[in-house]
Amino acid sequence: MNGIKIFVSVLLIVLFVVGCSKKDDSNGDNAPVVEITEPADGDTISFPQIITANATGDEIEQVIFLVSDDTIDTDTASPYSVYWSFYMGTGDVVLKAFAMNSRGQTGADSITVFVPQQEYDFPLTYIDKSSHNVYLSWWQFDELFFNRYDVYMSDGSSVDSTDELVASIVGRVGDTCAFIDELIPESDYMFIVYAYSQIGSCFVSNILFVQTNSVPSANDDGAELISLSTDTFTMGYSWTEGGGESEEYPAHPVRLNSYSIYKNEVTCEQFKQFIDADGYSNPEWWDSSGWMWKESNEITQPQQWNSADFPCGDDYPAYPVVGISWFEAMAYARFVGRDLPTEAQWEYAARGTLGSDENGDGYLEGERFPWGNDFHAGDAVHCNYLSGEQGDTYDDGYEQTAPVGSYPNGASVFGVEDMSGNVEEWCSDWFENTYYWDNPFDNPTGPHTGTEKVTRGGSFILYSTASLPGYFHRTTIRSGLQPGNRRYFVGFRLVQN
Ligand SMILES: [Ca+2]
Ligand SMILES: [Ca+2]
Ligand SMILES: [Ca+2]
Repeated sequence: MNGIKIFVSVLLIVLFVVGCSKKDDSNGDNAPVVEITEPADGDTISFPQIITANATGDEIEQVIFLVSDDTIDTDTASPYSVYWSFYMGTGDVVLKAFAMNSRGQTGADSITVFVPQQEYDFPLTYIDKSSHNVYLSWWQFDELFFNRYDVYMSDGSSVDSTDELVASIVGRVGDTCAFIDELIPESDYMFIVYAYSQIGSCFVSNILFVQTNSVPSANDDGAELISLSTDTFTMGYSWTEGGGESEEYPAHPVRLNSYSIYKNEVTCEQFKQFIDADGYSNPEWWDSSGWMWKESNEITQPQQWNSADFPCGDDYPAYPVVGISWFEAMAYARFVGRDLPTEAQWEYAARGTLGSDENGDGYLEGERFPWGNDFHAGDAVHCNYLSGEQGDTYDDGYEQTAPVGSYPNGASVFGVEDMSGNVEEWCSDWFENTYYWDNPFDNPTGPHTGTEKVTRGGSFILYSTASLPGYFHRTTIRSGLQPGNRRYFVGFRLVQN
């Protein structure tokens, strides 16, 4: 330890001496010399304009480019070059370049260029696009009196404020971007932005042409799917013995078309494919609400990914992915060309129709738990829950999540695993307490809107009491979370419709 300290001290002294001697010797002889090479003095500009400079001298750290004393941009590596996107005004303007070295010495050059009258008031471009969306970006005005941007879209031969208004941004002058979704693949669109000031003046962008991409082929995550035939079952709390929460009532028959469901919760190994394929930065997999949520929260991976105190990430391939929002689950579903289950699909896969017609609606209902009506059937543990609490005397072997499929004796009659416990699972539907009172019968997809999305099945953080064993892990228990919520006990599985 002492040896290292002494070495560092010596190094600092050497550096200090070298630094001093260099400075003494140079006397500014090595000060940077900079010359703007593009455009040339007197040139007429057309936007976007690239500005390039040569800079010579020792240890140059950066070259700063300015127009009329406002910074355009800075470059730190030769060849020194920046993108000049726009100048609001016309006539002769002075372009300057400053080169600066590590000792704070500078060199400067300046030229005069001519900015002609533009056919638009400010520039509009796109940052990214996919088969069904485009991420637009436009000029950020310095003036704070701008208070509204309207984005219009057309698939015809012109675009103006009589076309479809696809975004309106009010009171946020700094938000000069919009994510336009639900476009048709391989189609041509035109966009234009109108910027309104508080005193009513209006500025208009260039017309931007965008052709959407073709639809990419889906990725294969290797999941094992279980096929379920068209059937009608009783959904909701249907057993004659009382109990259940109000939102589990009333029990009602539901008919489902055939579909396939993942045998297991989506694992870290599977989700890693999405991360490694830059799924978080590819707009192809996101809708507008998910993309804006991700952008504004700077989300680049699941919340618990590679965290030191939780089994989730690169080193836990067999564990369920957790700490993901509904938006991330939806993006992954698109990535593999599948869907989140509807709440009805989820419940049917969990409870099946092996029970009796207890509520007399003419349709069989499945059982309280995927494996039967008794949480501890055969005096055994069938799922990962918070065991050993509240009078429960069992030990399920896991304090956090368990590798998926750790409890084969807990599979549903169809063979679907971990439907009770381990991680709670996102469904596609909005959550509503009273939704069952509408008696939705034919392939229900949930309320049209809401504030929370359905989660199902309970998780490893919920206990079981001695008096009501498995109360929070029943096949009918319902829960909800806001789509942007990320929880270490929530994951998901998918369906193929
Ligand atoms: Ca029934
Ligand atoms: Ca447990
Ligand atoms: Ca589960």
